[in-house]
Amino acid sequence: MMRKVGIIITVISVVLSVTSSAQQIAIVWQVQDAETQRPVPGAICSVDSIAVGVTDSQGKLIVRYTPRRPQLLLAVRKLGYRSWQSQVTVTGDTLLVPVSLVSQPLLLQNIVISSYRSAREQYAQNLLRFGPRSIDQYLAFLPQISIQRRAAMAGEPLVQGMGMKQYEFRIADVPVLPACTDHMDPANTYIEPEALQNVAVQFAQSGGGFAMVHFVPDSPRMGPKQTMWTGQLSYGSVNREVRAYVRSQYQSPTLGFIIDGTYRRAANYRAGGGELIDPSGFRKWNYRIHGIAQLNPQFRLSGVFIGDDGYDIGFAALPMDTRYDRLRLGNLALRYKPVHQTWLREAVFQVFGSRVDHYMDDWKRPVPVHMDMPGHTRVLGGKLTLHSAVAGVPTKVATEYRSEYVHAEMVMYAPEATPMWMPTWPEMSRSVWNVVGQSYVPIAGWGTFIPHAEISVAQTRLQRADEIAVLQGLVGDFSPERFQYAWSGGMALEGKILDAVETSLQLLYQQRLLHQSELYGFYLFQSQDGYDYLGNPRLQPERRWHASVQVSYNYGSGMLLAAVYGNWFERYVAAQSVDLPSMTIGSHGVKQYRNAGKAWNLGLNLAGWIELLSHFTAGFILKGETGRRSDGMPLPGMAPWTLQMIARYQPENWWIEVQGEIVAANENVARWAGETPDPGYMVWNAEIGWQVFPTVRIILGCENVFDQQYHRFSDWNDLLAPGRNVYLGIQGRLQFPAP
Ligand SMILES: [Cu+2]
Repeated sequence: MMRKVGIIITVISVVLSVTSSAQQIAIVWQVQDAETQRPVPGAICSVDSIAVGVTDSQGKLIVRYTPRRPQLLLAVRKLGYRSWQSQVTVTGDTLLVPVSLVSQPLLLQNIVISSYRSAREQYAQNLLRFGPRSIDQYLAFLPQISIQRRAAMAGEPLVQGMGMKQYEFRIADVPVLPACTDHMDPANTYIEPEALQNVAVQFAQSGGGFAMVHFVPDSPRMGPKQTMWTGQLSYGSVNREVRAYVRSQYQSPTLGFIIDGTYRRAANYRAGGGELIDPSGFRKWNYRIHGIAQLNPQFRLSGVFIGDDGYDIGFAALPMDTRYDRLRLGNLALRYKPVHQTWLREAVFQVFGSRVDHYMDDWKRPVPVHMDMPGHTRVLGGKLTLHSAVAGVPTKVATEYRSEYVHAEMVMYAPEATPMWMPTWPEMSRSVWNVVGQSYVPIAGWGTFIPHAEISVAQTRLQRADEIAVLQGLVGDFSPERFQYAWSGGMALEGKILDAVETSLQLLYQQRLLHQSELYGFYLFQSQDGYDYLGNPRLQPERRWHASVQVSYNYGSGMLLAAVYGNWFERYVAAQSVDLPSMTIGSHGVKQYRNAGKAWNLGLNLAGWIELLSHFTAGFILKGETGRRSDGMPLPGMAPWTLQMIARYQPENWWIEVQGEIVAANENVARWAGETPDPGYMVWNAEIGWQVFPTVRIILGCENVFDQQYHRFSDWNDLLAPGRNVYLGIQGRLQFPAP
């Protein structure tokens, strides 16, 4: 009897202690800039790693919260500032949290002039909190971007309708040259969302292209000694995709490490309505070692290595598949920051390299003549970046030198005949030297004026006499060496017109370095329009005038953003039919890159974000684009009106999320480039999640709930997108010492 009473008392006291600690408290954040003491609006505040809201225009956020234990881990993030984190003990019913954020000038590297600067970055950060299922899903939600798909694997991002030849890719600040002459390996193939901090799309400092799409991995941190392990395992029904992710993170006051890896394996997927898309399966590994060390008060060393190995990637919209596709990438950076402020605020010296080995073939397909197509690229370079402040004007000057090498070839194996060989990218090296400067001139009481200038010089050299002879036999005599230079200049004006309304205006003139395919590509078969593409050694650099205006309105814990952009191209590069015999079996003919005169495009983005009662979050983006060549033909890659929405309700330790994508019909497509009209479509996704324990989460979701049969406007050969996908995931976390 006594024992029974004892048990009952124990149970009651446990229940009491739970209920008493489960009392609601008010957490009051007051966030300010450590240097200027001015309030910081739009900072994301979180409790125990769950974001609970964003500070208002006064830098303030009040959240009612029910703590499960007396210790809370509070954190505040804001782009352009070092993240703030603190362990606090709950006493009383109000918790005052004064936070001083220290600005982080290193981030200036990523926040370059772009009409979407702060508001766009914030919008992107909001999105990442939702844990996108793939990089493509995240990219498709960003302003100015749409995705062109050819399979289940990463699609080609179109930036304001511009494709991969017109912009540059970087991962962790390292240029990555995709090695597939058919664009089957855009850089989003080589990074997974778990390792991503953000994607910076920038138009200035674009390294010789019209833009740069920069995938920035999250960086290790230094702080009180701590080791953390996280893991995720998920399964998706539409292609039986198994996805595993493991991450180990270590920090000490002077050292930080992240070692992580993803494994993904998928079979062929089913399109909406049930059709099996063969071949569309794949296998891939992605892994990273990322370290940071504070050597002494002035010097910090950081290094990152990323590897990605893909195997048997099926490309349903192409005549070939990828047998393997490998990336190796490294970047070592030494940062110097003087202890006492001088004119030099910071200097960063980096050495980097990347290589891609790509191999396509059609051995799994029933064709009379088999082919294979290996491609290789290498980049090796160094970069010096100086941040200074002369007379209160922060200025950044950077210079980079890189040496590039590309080569791709093709072999056809006709039965009982000698295999036929031809180059698709003749072996070529290219040296690129780039200098860029940018200042941030404050305009008292209003905002900032940001002038910018850049010059790139490139020397391209073909290496092999036999390949030069093959090419000259077709396009006539040309020099195997080509010198190019491209300069760009522009300015941005950013400031406040009302208390909560920020505006920015950007004007740019750019020339870009021509892509290896445009200069020396050799019978690159494009299955979108069914032509063989030929380079043109006499092509002139394309030029662009760019203007954009953005207005953003921050209200409490929400924002609204509207942007209009326009581009005027001169010497627009487009392929034109030429009277030459085609090479690929089944090809409609041959096209060669030409400077096709002038072209323009115009785009509109409208995006919004709102957080209510810290439980409900919703965002949307509306995008539309149109463009023409001066001869009246529509430009390819122009996104039709697209509305994307996301909403999440997360009251406590569970959440529910709904996502929608509505795309209008599109008649006005570039038929000359192989595009076909689309009827439009609507797709809905839903997800529920449950925080079972503080360290374990379970996620159950469904993509394409109504099993819609559809394809995007830009997808090659109208390839059908995946149908209904039910996915189940589990996430776990271990931390030492325990929080
Ligand atoms: Cu390829």
